Amino acid sequence: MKTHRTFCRFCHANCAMLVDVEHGRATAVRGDSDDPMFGGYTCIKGRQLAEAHNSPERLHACQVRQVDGAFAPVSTEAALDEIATRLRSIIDKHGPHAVAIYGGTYAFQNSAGVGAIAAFAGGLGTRNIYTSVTLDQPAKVYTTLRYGYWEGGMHSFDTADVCFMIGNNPIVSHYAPPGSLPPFSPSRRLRDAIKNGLKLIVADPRESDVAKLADIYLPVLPGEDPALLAGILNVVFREGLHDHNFCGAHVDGLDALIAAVAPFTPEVAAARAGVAAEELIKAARMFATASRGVVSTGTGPEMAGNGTLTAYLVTALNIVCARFCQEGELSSIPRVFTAASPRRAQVGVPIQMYGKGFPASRFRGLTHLGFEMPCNVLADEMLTPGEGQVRALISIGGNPIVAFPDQDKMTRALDGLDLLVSVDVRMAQTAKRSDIILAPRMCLERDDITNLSEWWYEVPYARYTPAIAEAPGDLIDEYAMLWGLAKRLGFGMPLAGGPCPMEELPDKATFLDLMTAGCPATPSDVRDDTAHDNKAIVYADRHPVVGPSDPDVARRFDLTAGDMPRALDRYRTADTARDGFAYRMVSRRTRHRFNSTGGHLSALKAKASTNPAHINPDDLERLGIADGALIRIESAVGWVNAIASASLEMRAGIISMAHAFGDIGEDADKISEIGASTNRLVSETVDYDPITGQSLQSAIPVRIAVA
Ligand SMILES: Nc1nc2c(c(=O)[nH]1)N[C@H]1C(S)=C(S)[C@@H](COP(=O)(O)OP(=O)(O)OC[C@H]3O[C@@H](n4cnc5c(=O)[nH]c(N)nc54)[C@H](O)[C@@H]3O)O[C@H]1N2
Ligand SMILES: Nc1nc2c(c(=O)[nH]1)N[C@H]1C(S)=C(S)[C@@H](COP(=O)(O)OP(=O)(O)OC[C@H]3O[C@@H](n4cnc5c(=O)[nH]c(N)nc54)[C@H](O)[C@@H]3O)O[C@H]1N2
Ligand code: SF4
Ligand SMILES: [Mo]
Repeated sequence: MKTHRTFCRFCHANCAMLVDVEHGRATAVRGDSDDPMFGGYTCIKGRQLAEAHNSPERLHACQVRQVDGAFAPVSTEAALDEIATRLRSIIDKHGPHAVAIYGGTYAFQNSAGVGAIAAFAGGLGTRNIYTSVTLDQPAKVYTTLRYGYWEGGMHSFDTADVCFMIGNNPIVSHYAPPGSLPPFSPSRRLRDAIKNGLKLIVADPRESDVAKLADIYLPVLPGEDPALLAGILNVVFREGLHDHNFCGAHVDGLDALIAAVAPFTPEVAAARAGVAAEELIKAARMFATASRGVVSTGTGPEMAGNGTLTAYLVTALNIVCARFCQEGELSSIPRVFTAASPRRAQVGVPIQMYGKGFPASRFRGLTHLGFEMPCNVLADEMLTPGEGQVRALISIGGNPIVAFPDQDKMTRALDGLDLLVSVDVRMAQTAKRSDIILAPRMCLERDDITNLSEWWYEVPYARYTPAIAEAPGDLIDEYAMLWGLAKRLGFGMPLAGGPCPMEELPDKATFLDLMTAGCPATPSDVRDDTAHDNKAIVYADRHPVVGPSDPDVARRFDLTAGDMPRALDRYRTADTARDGFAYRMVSRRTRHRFNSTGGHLSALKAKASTNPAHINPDDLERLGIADGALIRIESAVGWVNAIASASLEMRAGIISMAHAFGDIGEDADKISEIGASTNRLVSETVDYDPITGQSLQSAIPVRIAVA
């Protein structure tokens, strides 16, 4: 038995781990208490990493569907040959846009996953590249940079005296935007910070784990975050709590924002947001009078309608309170594996990442966001004949059957394809409907770097882990699969540092070096610097310091770019009542799953098998529904069955349910065993963000019936 140092990739946090390996197989995992960032922390999901690798459900070979519908195992080379032949005929007949590629959550957990997907799509020349980012929080990724950004970076959590979280529960999710709570032992970190004087404000319709620790908890109504934020800005301006000097020096459009929030007096805003006016005023004062710390959102408000407007108001509140690192300070989020950018005390060039000039979808006027097409249009692009119809989909580490809006429509779209390929470790809901399943190596069997988690590191921390376990079959890394397909089809894979070598498969470090070109330390540098013990390395001497502004640059934040702040006026006068649908269903994450992953692992399944509908006990009593009863929840789009669970965390009128549970077909009724997908209640063609296409996956208008 040998013990190896590595890091977990069950989720994006990349906790430092020690893994015992016997005969090539991982047998036990535990936190690495020597690590300077994680100090031994792990969560219950990560502790199942050995079982996940050795699970009897794990695919040890690629699978090809036969004429009788059953799968037969084949070698990886044979599976790639077959896929390439079928793609070739689709591309020859219909052109490259007929092939779509989707990177789901587990494409991100492989450090070369999304880079390889982008390179593959670039080489092929398809506009149909999708990732789960556009089902997640696209507004903050793609819409806020057009107002400008601060080159020196936002304040980071370690120096903050206030933290304002809106619809984000990082104690469970280990996710919060940079500047908010990092995912390293998040519960202890937050409690320690509070002990040291941090003020915490939380807005969430559910009294979440972080809400329970908050100095001020605002139980905002689902989808009404714009009212809450406009009310807070109203108080900030009225009381003159914004940073006048900073706004004078760096901000245009302040008057337009002040005018737009003027109708949102504390009373008006609080009534619309469903909170007490005094609490809203207290929160505004607590946030704006603190000296450092940011306001940010999680998935909740992004999915609850008005994602772009909410992201704008959050950006505006940070800007007017100048929550940025200043000249001479260490810049936040230093990042070792991301191309270095200037870190000066000045506004960066505003960046437009969508709209005119970007590849367009055939649907809803939506265009690429950055490099990707919004997931909103994928089903329609597959279902609708005409130029550019998608006829083949390669889904990598994703599960569209349970994760995308409108499950029935997505199922029809996938079933109608000429070719569906899934890269998956098991017969998950989407994988088992595929024509071909490519079985990949799992994380402990691959080399990887910490390029995903570094968006949360407050110091230049970096890791390169080699593969430490053997693959239990003929399995390869995702980057090698895409390389193998590109080579067979005869196109290259453009990477930031130049074209990927196509003669022979480059090793992963070479691929990662090309992918991260321009970064402060290359992946192979980090590998070489740490090869003696495989520990993390902190390049303290490469931590960028915020430099002086360039006197020749006159850039300012523009708070009136695009449709803002006019969109606030439309929101103010919109009628949000939905006849017949008195309840709002909100999304949430659970400790014992990572989206659809985890239900097959014994310890996680034992903790929770289903995704209950959490409902306030008074609501249940009024409806005559017993705690634990099977209920039917209906939206304008569809219905879903669920187990009712009385919960005092919920305010009246709200149901909270996790997504990505359940199945379709003959397993669809096993509610207490596997749960159900809330995306049966969601449509991507009504209630979607006009820029990002984000559908209403939270704050869904529903009604409750006894099943
Ligand atoms: N209603 C509603 N819908 C939502 C959300 C919501 O809150 N509410 N959340 C949205 C969000 S934030 C996201 S990110 C998406 C998620 O959308 P997806 O990423 O499409 O869904 P997942 O369930 O994460 O799919 C992960 C797949 O990877 C497979 N897998 C597990 N381990 C590995 C591995 O090591 N390698 C590979 N290649 N595959 C592996 C799993 O078996 C599973 O099939 O869902 C979105 N959908
Ligand atoms: N254990 C675990 N960890 C995960 C995942 C998982 O499935 N399980 N999924 C991963 C993924 S893909 C992602 S994107 C991240 C997401 O990370 P988070 O965004 O932190 O996700 P949640 O824990 O669901 O927290 C969202 C909160 O928003 C609240 N909310 C819902 N609607 C609204 C609204 O309209 N307004 C406001 N203000 N709040 C609202 C919900 O009640 C919930 O508490 O987590 C990641 N981490
Ligand atoms: S938080 Fe994420 S990375 Fe850390 S142990 Fe849990 S699953 Fe693994
Ligand atoms: Mo996500």
